[in-house]
Amino acid sequence: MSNLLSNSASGTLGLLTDTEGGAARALQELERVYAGVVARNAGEIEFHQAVREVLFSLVPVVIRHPEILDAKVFERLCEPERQIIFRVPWQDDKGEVHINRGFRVEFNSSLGPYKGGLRFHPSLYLGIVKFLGFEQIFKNALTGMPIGGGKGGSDFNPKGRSDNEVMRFCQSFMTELYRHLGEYTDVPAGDIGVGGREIGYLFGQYKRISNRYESGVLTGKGLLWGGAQVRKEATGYGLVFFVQEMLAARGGSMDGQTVVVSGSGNVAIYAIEKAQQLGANVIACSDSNGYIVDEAGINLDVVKQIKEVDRLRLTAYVEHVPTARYVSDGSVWDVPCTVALPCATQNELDRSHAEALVRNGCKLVAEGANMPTTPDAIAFLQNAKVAFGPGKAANAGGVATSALEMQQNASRDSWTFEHSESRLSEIMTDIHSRCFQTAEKYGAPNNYVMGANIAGFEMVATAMMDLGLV
Ligand code: NDP
Ligand code: 2IT
Repeated sequence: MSNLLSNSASGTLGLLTDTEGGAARALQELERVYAGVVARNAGEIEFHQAVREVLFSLVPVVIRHPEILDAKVFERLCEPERQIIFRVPWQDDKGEVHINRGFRVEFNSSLGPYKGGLRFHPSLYLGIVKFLGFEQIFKNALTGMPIGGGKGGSDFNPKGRSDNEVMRFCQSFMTELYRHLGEYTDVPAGDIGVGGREIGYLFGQYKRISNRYESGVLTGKGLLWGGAQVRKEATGYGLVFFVQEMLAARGGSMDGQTVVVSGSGNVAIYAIEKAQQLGANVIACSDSNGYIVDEAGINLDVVKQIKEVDRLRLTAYVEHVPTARYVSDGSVWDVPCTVALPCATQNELDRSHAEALVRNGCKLVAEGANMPTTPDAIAFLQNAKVAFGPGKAANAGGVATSALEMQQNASRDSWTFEHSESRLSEIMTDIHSRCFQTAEKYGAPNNYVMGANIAGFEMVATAMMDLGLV
């Protein structure tokens, strides 16, 4: 079986420079695979979107390696190894019974145990879990760590729920999910609506019903009970480390950039923190109701207090900082900036937002969230020569630091903040080089989307071929 990594390392293939016939066949085959995915997964539009974006950036790989088609690597990749859907019954504080739906999609374990977050959000359904799980496969490969791809969650809405209600929900959720988990099997973490509080309740219930203090079964744990330094900060910090590399590749730096961030959750907060530490002026962030603009630079202590401690809406910011503006209609992408960091949710930055960003002088967009930029917005930004960092590379610092947490758990060790942060920084630099160099090698310089998709795919596909038809 040919090794995609060693073959492609020769780097002689330019984008579509092979015979016209090879390119046409590759495209035709990818169209066929994509049509099959749409037909088999009706209505799962986010999953279709994620698959389409990856598949059609792989044309140059298919031209060079037609054996991938014969081995049905794409069909295998697009079909999760296992999909678990379960009922989650729980009682609220008034005694009323609620029934939610739980999911875990174990997508691909060729590089390691399934790894990826849990999302609690009322919009969650199988199509979103599968898009997230599919993206996770390639993201996790790019980290260079031994982790496969998976994702899960529930349509439970934690907003407005008491700690006790969240605890009862988490306990019920884990009572079903625990049988599918294990440090060598499947290792969840947080995502939207799942942070340290939820991971605590989930870990407590796992420990209780398995009778095992199996630290490596979840990541994002508290520091007193098996958690790792820097995991909380990792996605946001990693995003900014990645942006720093993108800017450096163009002879620039974070210092003096005007930054707009969407969201005000875990990823957004720590992206703001690192951007500020590196000398940028972060002037806006948002939640699902509106956004704040603070030209003096966002006061992050206030945002942390509102979001992490009090669990309030961003409207509270202007009560603390009366010089700031709160805007409840319109889009945070209307705020002029040089660097835009979407850190909220999928498809939050569309073509009209991209046009506004370019009109206002934005030079770089990097995704802290998963798939926040619509395909036509990405195309518009790339045509306008805006540097674009796709999530599966730019936000990989979170899951990479989860893998560091697993490593510390396995060796019963714990590293300092400084050491952990420098490992994260090295990993983001490596991911950037991998994407940058792969894009160049395949004749698409500065195209981080192609670089990330091809580099991640080469690793996963090579492992899949090595492991045989499983
Ligand atoms: P949080 O729950 O901590 O924060 C989510 C933020 O996004 C909140 O400000 C929320 O606003 C906003 N948001 C969520 N859904 C919507 C929506 N439909 N419309 C508008 N705003 C919305 O989640 P995270 O910060 O952990 O996750 C943010 C993104 O980053 C997600 O795409 C996630 O998949 C991705 N990601 C997370 C990683 C992690 O380690 N946590 C790692 C890599 C990627 P509100 O409170 O009003 O809902
Ligand atoms: O999208 C993501 O990479 C995450 N939510 C983090 C996954 C993890 O296992 O740390």
